[in-house]
Amino acid sequence: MQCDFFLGATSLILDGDASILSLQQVCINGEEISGDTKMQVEQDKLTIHNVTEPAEIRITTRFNAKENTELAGLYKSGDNFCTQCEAEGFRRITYFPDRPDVMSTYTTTIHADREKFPVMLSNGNLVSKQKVSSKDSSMHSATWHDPWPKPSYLFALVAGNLTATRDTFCTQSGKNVDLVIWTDPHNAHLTAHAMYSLQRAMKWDEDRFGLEYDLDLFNIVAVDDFNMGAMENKSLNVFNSRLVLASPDTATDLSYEQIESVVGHEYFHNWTGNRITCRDWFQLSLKEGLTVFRDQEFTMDLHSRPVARINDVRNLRSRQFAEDKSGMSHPVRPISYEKIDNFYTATIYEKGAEVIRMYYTLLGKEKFRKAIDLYFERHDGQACTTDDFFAVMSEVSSVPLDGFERWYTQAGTPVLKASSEYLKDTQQLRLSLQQVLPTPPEAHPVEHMGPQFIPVSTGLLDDNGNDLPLTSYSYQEDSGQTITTTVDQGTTTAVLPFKAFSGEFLINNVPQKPAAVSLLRDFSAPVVLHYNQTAEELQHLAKHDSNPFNRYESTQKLARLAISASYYQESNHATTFNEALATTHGNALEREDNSKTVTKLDPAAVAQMLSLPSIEELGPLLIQDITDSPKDPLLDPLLLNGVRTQAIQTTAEAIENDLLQTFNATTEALHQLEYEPHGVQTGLRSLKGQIINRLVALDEHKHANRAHAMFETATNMTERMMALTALSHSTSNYRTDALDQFYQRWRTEQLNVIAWLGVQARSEVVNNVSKVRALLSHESFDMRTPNKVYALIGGFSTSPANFHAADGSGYEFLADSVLAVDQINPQVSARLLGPFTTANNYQPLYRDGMVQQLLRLERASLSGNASEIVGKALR
Ligand code: HT7
Ligand code: ZN
Repeated sequence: MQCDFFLGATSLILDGDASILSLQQVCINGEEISGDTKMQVEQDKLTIHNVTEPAEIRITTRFNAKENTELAGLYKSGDNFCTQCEAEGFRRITYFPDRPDVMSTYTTTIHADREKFPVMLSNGNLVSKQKVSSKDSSMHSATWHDPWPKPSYLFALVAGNLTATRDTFCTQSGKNVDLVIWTDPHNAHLTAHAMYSLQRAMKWDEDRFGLEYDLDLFNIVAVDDFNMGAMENKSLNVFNSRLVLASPDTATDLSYEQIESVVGHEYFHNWTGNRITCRDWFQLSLKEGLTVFRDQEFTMDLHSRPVARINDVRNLRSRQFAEDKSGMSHPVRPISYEKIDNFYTATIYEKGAEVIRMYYTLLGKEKFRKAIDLYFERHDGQACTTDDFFAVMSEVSSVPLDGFERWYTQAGTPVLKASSEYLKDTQQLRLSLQQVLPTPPEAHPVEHMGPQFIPVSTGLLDDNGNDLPLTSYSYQEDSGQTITTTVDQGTTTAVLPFKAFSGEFLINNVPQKPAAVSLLRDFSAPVVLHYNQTAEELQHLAKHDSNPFNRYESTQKLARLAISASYYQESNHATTFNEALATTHGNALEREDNSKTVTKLDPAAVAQMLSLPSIEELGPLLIQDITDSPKDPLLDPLLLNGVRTQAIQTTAEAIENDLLQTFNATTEALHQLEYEPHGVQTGLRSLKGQIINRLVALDEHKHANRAHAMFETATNMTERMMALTALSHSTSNYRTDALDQFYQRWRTEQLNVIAWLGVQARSEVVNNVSKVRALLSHESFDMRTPNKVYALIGGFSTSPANFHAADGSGYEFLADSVLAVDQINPQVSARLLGPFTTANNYQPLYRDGMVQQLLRLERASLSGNASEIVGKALR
């Protein structure tokens, strides 16, 4: 490997991980050096003394890739070699300044056995490939050169017996790019969707951002053993095979969607991450937040914008809002970390993307594009900071962005309190706003907390459900001066720029008292909104709001209020909100008379409206945010789970006939269609899945047979898994029969086996922990394969009834598993520990159970990755 970089000091300090590397030789300008006066090797670095610039340094290291079970650096997946260098894997291959602001060009030569490793890949272009000249040698070599300077974390190398699926893409300037997806030979037939996704991503980036691919070759390699989803190495993306391989029998609609989105995400990194990279790892969200925003927009442009937005917000609320209430709470730009691998978090990714979306909302589509163009003009080829990005946005924005930068530095989810009053005399609506910020976490202190810039997207509805036209709004500044802003004619949504701790907006020329106020349309800021609304107002919004996100949000709010009232035993409220919720669900299921469509609304949107907020979403809301003063700041997860299940049952009972009718209608409609993982049929399946779950939850004796029939007649993995999921929570014999059938039929398909492990792990059946423990020794399980560990152990922790079992058996299982996994792969064990980081939110019975296991883990000699999470969970 040849790396060009400049030396600034006479002592050159290179990062390296002595737990895996054995240093063989160091040569400077062709001469070997040795001895303490010349160099020193320590656990995490190599120091070479008295180096004069310029110098050629040649370092030879040895390590055993086969035993590299951490899957960082160069490792073996099956019979193939591959690398994972982000964030600090390169230092497990050789000694190097392994930091993102050191950008170098790389030439890589790989030598390997011809038969075992016919394919040898690295970044850039293939310069040469040859057999080793001696007659009896079975070796060959390949040399690759990447002309683009890059940080070491984007380096990649792959060698193995892989089969290529090839296609091409012609760029906007007429250049032909070769596209290749490499897989194990028996999986080559499963790559069509990933290839098509790549071509669509390349075209979309040109159309939407004017960004063209900058090399002649783009490779994707699918590997079975991978710690995360995928990796954007320059021109040689490496993917977890579950995010590449798909057929109707191995992938669900959701997997198809994820493949498209992750293929897009990694491709989009070529500009946002690779061409402009991060100065240091504190800036991680610079590339990740922006690239998630880009992949979200890609999905929205290709499919339904509101459905995608709702999915993204659900994901944000259940993962990132929960993280904000945990020992892992940190700002989008963290100020400290022990192991950077632990900071690939929902805050960096999903909240980071929300921050970019707020710029987008404030600047508007055209100016945002102008700002992105300026970002590339100014910073292409550089290692940058989030401040650089903010500067570019501020320069182009016509709205001053003061206070916006605090989204990067202040941790936690702001609570936005709103109240409104109609002023008949002046025909104005007064909207009073207040923002309450959480106390900064100990690890990320902020000296002077200031208000964050919250864009509040607002609309007003009349009695018939129509939007009232908006003309202008006024705001009184701290100075006492009132500023009036005129909105474009015909506008029915205004983005109110709220930058203070408290303030009042007056919406002018409102001729009548609005029937309902629609706040935070499209979820215009990642906040928790407190706004008192009656069940009638929420029902009105759920039925008529022109903003589909807020139609959904109103049903969710009804559900949250119903669940919260039951949780706090406020039976009158519970009845009111449960009834309103059931009516809203019934309305959502309405179909047009004499129409062939299953529902009036998009069935995908109906499925979302029918779904209740997850436990992860409800937990943080209940203990702090759902009402101004929570009755108990500590959560009882079993009670919450029980109350949520009850809400599912009560509402299902009230509309059982509608559910059955729609279930039959979706079955009939789907029967006419050949499976495709897109279009209206995905919505129909998602609605059918939602309904079968509700029905089995309502009464398994009555409906488990329906789920079993759905399982047996399914012609695709989506419906099969939906039916299996519904059955997995029941105790009927149908459950065991379906699980056995599934395994017998699909045991040779690794992705199906992983899904089979996951569905059993997530089951809510009482005392499921013993079944999951038994699965650890099942022939299909392997503790060294992250996908299987995440499915079985990670899946188990998402079952509230079993993870939080009152006897502590769920917590004990997680701790036992962490201890075992940590010996093999610390990045994975650290991720498994996530559910313990919210220990302090729970009532003593649960908190003490978790703490007991955390203390047990603390006493064991854990990896640095796992220790950091245990420490934060115990704080
Ligand atoms: N940028 C990639 C991050 C990643 C990663 C980080 C730590 C350890 C293993 C990893 N594999 C991939 C993925 C992405 O966001 O695109
Ligand atoms: Zn990324």
